[in-house]
Amino acid sequence: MTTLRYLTAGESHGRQLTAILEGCPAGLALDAAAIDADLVRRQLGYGRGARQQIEKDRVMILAGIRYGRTTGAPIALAIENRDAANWADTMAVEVTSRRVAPVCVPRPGHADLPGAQLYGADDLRDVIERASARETAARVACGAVARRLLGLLGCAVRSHVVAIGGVTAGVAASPAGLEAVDGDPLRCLDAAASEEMRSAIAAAGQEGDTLGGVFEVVAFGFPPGVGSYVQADRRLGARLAGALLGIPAIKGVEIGLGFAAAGLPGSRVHDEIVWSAATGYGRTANNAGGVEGGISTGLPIVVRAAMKPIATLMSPLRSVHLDSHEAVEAHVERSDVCAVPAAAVVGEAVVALCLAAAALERFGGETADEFAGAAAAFGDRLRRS
Ligand code: EPS
Repeated sequence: MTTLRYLTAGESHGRQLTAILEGCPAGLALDAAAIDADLVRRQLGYGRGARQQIEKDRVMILAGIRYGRTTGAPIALAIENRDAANWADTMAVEVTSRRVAPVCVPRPGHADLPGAQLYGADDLRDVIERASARETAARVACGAVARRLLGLLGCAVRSHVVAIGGVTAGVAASPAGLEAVDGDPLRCLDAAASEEMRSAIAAAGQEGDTLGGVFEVVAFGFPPGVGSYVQADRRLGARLAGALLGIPAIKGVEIGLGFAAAGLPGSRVHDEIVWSAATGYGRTANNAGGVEGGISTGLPIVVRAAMKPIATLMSPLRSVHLDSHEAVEAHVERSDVCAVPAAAVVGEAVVALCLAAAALERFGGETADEFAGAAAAFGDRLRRS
């Protein structure tokens, strides 16, 4: 069975981020520009930290692609950390006499304390570097390959920011709107709400505080019949929720109406079924968010994720020194005030990787043509049913 798997490695201030994507069929047209386009989008957003002025994220394709097409071999990707040059002593691989002072005060909300307990770290820098959201640049690079695979099925994955700091957008997602949303500084479809979000971020930054929010990812054109109810881990919703909760700072996920469905009667939740000779089966609404019974319905897959505020506060919260256990203020270092727009782009990547893996498992194919052909044949069968 063909499946798509990826691993990433690398620290925020080490030499580079590295990713290996295994299971991509051969013959998929792919070049660095397609990947760089998403890396650039991940660096967008009002409220991002100064690191985004240092980095100009571009991918180095190290394996698995020849003359602009995948070969079926593992795809190896790398993204340089330009800032690494400023962290040579901190991130030295070899033993050095120039070791810097350890970080000993965990930041509430980050991986610092649980990471130190898990890995026995007496210098939180070991934890901070790998737990950093910087790693998501590698995931976005892998997601760009998955996006190309989904393109073979006629599926496009987009995202937008729904809320930041309690300010909620009032404009529903549309394919045209989502195509243009990168032009908004907060990747929000509602211009008025975007202005309010910007003010809220500026105010939080002035207070040394941070803001989170909600983003929505929509996969248009994903084929029906992917996923299954026969086992919990094959339910498409379970895989999507896991993918999104694997992004740093994500604390909640919902599909379709999500939590709102809990407060409505079934007569206002379930999408009635219709049929026509021209288009076959359809639904009168998409409250299910494109997934029913753990299986894709063919309607847009709609997922939303709740992102907690960035955990590094310039006005630090209370914490405890790891050695003395003295009550002190939490560690502070450069960070973002708000990264919800970037998290939405990461959300696109992990949704694309999840859907591409599920579709490959469903339709198979060691070449792009076999994969696309099998999906088309299934679509033909459905149209005849
Ligand atoms: C980030 C890079 C990091 C942070 C941020 C996101 O760079 P640096 O630590 O050098 O500033 O700015 O990471 C976090 C805020 C976090 O809490 O992990 C990036 O490239 O996305």
